[in-house]
Amino acid sequence: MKTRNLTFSIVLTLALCISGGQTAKAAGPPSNPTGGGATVKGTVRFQGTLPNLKPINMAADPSCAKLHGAPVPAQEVMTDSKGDLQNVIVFVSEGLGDRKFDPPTQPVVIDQKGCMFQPHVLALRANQPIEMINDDSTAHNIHPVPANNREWNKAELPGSKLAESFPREEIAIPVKCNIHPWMRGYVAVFKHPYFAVTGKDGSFNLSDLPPGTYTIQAWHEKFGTTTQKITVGASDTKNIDFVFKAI
Ligand SMILES: [Cu+2]
Repeated sequence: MKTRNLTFSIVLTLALCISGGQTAKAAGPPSNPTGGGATVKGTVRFQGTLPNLKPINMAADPSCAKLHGAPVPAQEVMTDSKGDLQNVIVFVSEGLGDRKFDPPTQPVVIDQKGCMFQPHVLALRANQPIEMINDDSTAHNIHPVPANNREWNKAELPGSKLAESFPREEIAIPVKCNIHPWMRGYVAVFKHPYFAVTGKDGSFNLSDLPPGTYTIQAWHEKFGTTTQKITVGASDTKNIDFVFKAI
């Protein structure tokens, strides 16, 4: 009897040790998308007179300037002839409750090429690896300036490759190169998979959403944010468009 009590006590202690601090939380399975959910898609446009932005001047580093045969347009506001707005991050900002999602293990890549950050706006998941590559023959530096994550500041010699990650959600972190003041980009970090960055045609697509009511936010580095509410049922496809106006 005594031995059985001792065994029970050891098993109980072990169980408590293994479960650690997680016992206080309702640790359900992650709500990773499994396919067949709702889709929210649309286009982001700009209306009004575009700000008059000067082309990027790389004269301070001739090795950068010679990589471009023509003036490089400013990256802050990029539209096509219809006003479709590129580099807008469209994402679910409310409505997912306390669902948890596993971060992907495959890295996203930010390339320093042509003395610019490519892509200019990048979105990834919290704790997802981010790889930074210098594809130029000149030295760069990568220096994110976060408000909600740890700041880091690293030299990137030609051909080098670095790996990092951001553990907390933040939309969006300015990223600069201390060597070339015109180099600027943004990295947005999400704790869920429901985000997209608009391409040249201003379009976005959020797929595999669980049924529910969501606030969808559109973020642009110069025009700020705008939101819309939407309710989707299982397997619905709904269209919403966003418009940013001249400021
Ligand atoms: Cu640089």
